[in-house]
Amino acid sequence: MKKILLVGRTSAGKTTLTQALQGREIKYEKTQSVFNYDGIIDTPGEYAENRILGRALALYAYEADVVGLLLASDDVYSLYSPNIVSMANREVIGIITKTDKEEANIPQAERWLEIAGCKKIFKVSALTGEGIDELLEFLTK
Ligand SMILES: Nc1nc2c(ncn2[C@@H]2O[C@H](COP(=O)(O)OP(=O)(O)O)[C@@H](O)[C@H]2O)c(=O)[nH]1
Ligand SMILES: [Mg+2]
Repeated sequence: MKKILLVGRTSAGKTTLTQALQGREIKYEKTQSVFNYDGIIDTPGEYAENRILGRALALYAYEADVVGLLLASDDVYSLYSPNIVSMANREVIGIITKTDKEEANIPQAERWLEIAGCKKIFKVSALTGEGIDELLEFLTK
């Protein structure tokens, strides 16, 4: 299985997605540090929100085979600057989370991730399980 580094702002759904990918019980856990769960590297949102911590992500990318940029389907802004994927020398995929949300605006999230430079974009809900198998298939290929 490819090792994936999950990046995204606080509440993007990184920890819940980690639990869903591993078939673990879904429960809220505040992420205090970078944590490697058997090849899924979960990070605190502060790493994406803070410029100085952000540099650490470029370094953690070396430990991964692929970087996943998460954006919640109901987010009203994106933290990712145009072509930010060039910061990592790994393949960067986009992951739209919480696709089950009523307020979801998936086309908007998709545009933001395209602007960031993601070529492949997955749409997932950790709550309903939608899209989890497709993401797992990509990671196991
Ligand atoms: N509706 C819905 N809520 C989700 C989903 N994934 C995460 N959440 C909720 O969003 C909040 C933040 O999730 P969390 O995984 O802790 O985000 P993180 O800060 O990126 O690790 C929690 O209250 C989760 O229950 C999802 O797929 N659907
Ligand atoms: Mg977390």
